[in-house]
Parts: sequence; C-alpha cells; structure tokens
Amino acid sequence: MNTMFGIRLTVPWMILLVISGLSCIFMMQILYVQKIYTSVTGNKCEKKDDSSIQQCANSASKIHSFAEKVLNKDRRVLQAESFEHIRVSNENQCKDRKFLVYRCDSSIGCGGWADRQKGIVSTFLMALLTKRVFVIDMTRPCKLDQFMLPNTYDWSVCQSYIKSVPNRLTGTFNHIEDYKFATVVNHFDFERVWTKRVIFIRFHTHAIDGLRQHDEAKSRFKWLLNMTNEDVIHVVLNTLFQPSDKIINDAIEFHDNRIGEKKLMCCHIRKGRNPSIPEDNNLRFGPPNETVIFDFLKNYDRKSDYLIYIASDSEEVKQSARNHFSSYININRTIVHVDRLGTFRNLKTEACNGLYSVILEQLILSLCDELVLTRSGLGTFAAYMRGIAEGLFLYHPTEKRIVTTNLTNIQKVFHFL
Ligand SMILES: Nc1nc2c(ncn2[C@@H]2O[C@H](COP(=O)(O)OP(=O)(O)O)[C@@H](O)[C@H]2O)c(=O)[nH]1
Ligand SMILES: [Mg+2]
Repeated sequence: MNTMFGIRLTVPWMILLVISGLSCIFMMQILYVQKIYTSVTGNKCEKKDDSSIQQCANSASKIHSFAEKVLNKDRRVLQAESFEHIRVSNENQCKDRKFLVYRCDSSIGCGGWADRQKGIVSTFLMALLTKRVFVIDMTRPCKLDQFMLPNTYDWSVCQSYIKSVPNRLTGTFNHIEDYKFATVVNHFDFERVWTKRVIFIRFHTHAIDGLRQHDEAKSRFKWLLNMTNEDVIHVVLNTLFQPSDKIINDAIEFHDNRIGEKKLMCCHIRKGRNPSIPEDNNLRFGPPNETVIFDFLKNYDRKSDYLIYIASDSEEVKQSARNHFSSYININRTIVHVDRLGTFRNLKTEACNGLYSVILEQLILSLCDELVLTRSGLGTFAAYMRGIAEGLFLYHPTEKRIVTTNLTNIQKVFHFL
C-alpha cells in the first residue's frame, strides 16, 4: 500500500486528497479573478503576467480618458522656469529660505472653498513677486492634502520645516474681511513691510489686477502681464493642485456608474443662507429664481443624450430638481458650508466630509459639457478650471435670466471681490 507523509493511502484518504486538491484550485481561481478585478477598478496594474497586463491595459484605457481629464493632464500648467526662483525640491533646501505661507487654521474663519482658492492663487503670485517659497498650511476643518495634493509646484516640502522656525522670525498678516489690501497691493512695499523670514497670510480676495500693475511684476512674472485673470487662475490652480486618489476614484466611479457615454448639462445653484447652510449670509443680489433656471434646463431634459447634474448649497433645490427632471443625477453627499458649521469644532468629521464634497462637486462641474452658473465663486472657479467658453451660461442676478457667457464676462456680471 502507498504511503504519503507517513499516512497510509486507503481509498477514502485518496478521495479526500482529490477533493482538497480541487477545492484549492477553485479558491486560487477566485483569488486570481479578484486580484484582476481589484487591479482594474483600482486603476493599478499589479499583475505581471501577459493576460492580466492585457486586462489592465484594456480597462485602464477606458478609464484613462476620463482619468486624464480628472488628473488635469490636458490642462495648462505654468512652465517650471516661471517658479524656479521659489522652488524647493527637498526639505534640506528649506534652510536659509524665506517663506510666504497661506494659512487657514482653526483660529479664525477663512471663507468657503472658493474664497480659499482666490486667496491661494493671489498669495502664490505674491510669493513669486517677493521671491519667497510658497507653502500652504490649511488645516481647517481638516488637512487639505487628504483631498488635494501638490501638482507641478510642491507647496508641501517645507510645511514641517517652518514649524521649527522661532516665533521671533515670523510675522502674521490677517486680511480676512479686509478688502482694502487687494486695492493697494499694486504699490505695496513688500520689502519694507514683510521683513520676517516667515510670513503667514490669511487672505480670501482677488489681487491679480493689483499684482499685475506692481513695479516688480515685469521682472518676477512677465508671463502674467498678457494673460487674462481667468487664464491666470486656471494655470495657477493646475500648477498647485491635483486631486487626491480618493477624489479621483470617486469621480471616475461617478462617471462609470452614472454618466457613461452621455453628455452632462450641469448647473451650480447657490442660494446663500438656507436650511442646509443656516450659518451662511444672505446673498448680495438675493437667491436666484429656480423657475427660470429649471425652465432653461428642461430643454436638456428632453434630449436623450444628456444628463442633468445640479450642484447646490441647498438640499431643497436638489430635491426639487430630482422631481423636475427625469435625467437628473446626483452625488449623494450632505451639504455643509466648510467654514460656517456653527460650533464645528465638535463636528469636525462632518465639516471635513463637507470639504471633501465641495471639492468633488467642483471638480465634476469643471468636467461638464455645458455649465450654468449662478453668482458664486465656487461655480465660477469650476468654470475657470474647465477653461473654455463653449457651453457656458450664467444666471444674470439682476436681469434674472440665463445668458451665454465667456470666461471674462463672468467677473463683469458677478463683480466678485
Ligand atoms: N457640496 C456643496 N457645497 C456647496 C455648494 N455650493 C456652496 N457650497 C458650500 O458653501 C460654501 C460657499 O462658499 P465659497 O466656496 O466661498 O463660494 P461663494 O461664497 O459662493 O463664492 C462652499 O465652500 C461649500 O462649503 C455645492 O454646490 N455643493
Ligand atoms: Mg464665500
């Protein structure tokens, strides 16, 4: 009689061995399929043998075209020479440098996400002007780099280093609710006022026009002189940011599960103070008239190749859109004003989720085939990120109708600070 591992192989033992062997092969096949699936949906080709690489390549190329859009690959960034003088590539190079730090932390409000984007773009330009390494230190309501990572200019390299700089070598300038600074920036003597090695700035307005007129503008950012503000915002945002993997994966999932081959008509409806964001202010021109907007969108609801996506600061608006349009799609996330959650210290997770939602929603708006704006920095920045005038409309806040627009016209109509 045969033996194996000292066990006598009787007929029942042999049957048991055959069954175990078959089960093993079956389990391995399940794991193998799962691994391929993970590698495709996770957009990573981990498996090295030919068939799985083929699988990855095929599926990834489908995901790829949308991912490329999400990853800003076909969007314009600043050439590296334009920021070479304020660039550091590793922490050792932080020593002996001067810094300009955009700061938004728990100590004081710094506005919604669009207010912050405005502040960040202009602060980056000020860093170029003053030859200071640019750093973003945003921890309110939670760390920005969970959602947005540096792109071609890395603003995170010296984040830890600046914490080691003694207080006597740092200065803080708080320009929140200070709308004057942006108007005097054209002749501001940065050398005289910003004497400390590390300057922290809190800022949430546009200062591009003033900076363009500054005496040093020609020598520090010649490229900016002939560019429109909308182009400047587009390239600076793309230079500074790329979405984190989590945002990218969710955007791709949204595309794959909800959009598919259809076109997207999108609309951002900003209402101001409402039950979804009770701590916010009322808007300067009052809330937009939804009936006018919905009438306009109805034309797209009738087209079989379009889906309608509505981003809003109001759940009521979204609910109403759901009832109005058969082709309505949505991301299922709670609306939060990222800077005005009342006692948000206790609701940090909620506020952080709110920041995540607003960044994801703005990214989706920036990828839409057609986009309707109401008066809001958030939608406007999505239009700047999108970067083209084709298929762009706005709800005129005083004429109370939808008009076509180009990118430059948005600011003329909305008059943002
Ligand atoms: N998730 C989500 N949040 C929004 C939307 N619109 C406004 N919010 C919230 O309200 C804030 C509005 O502030 P901000 O971004 O500065 O835009 P602005 O005040 O309209 O110029 C955003 O940052 C969000 O927290 C939206 O469409 N979706
Ligand atoms: Mg705001």
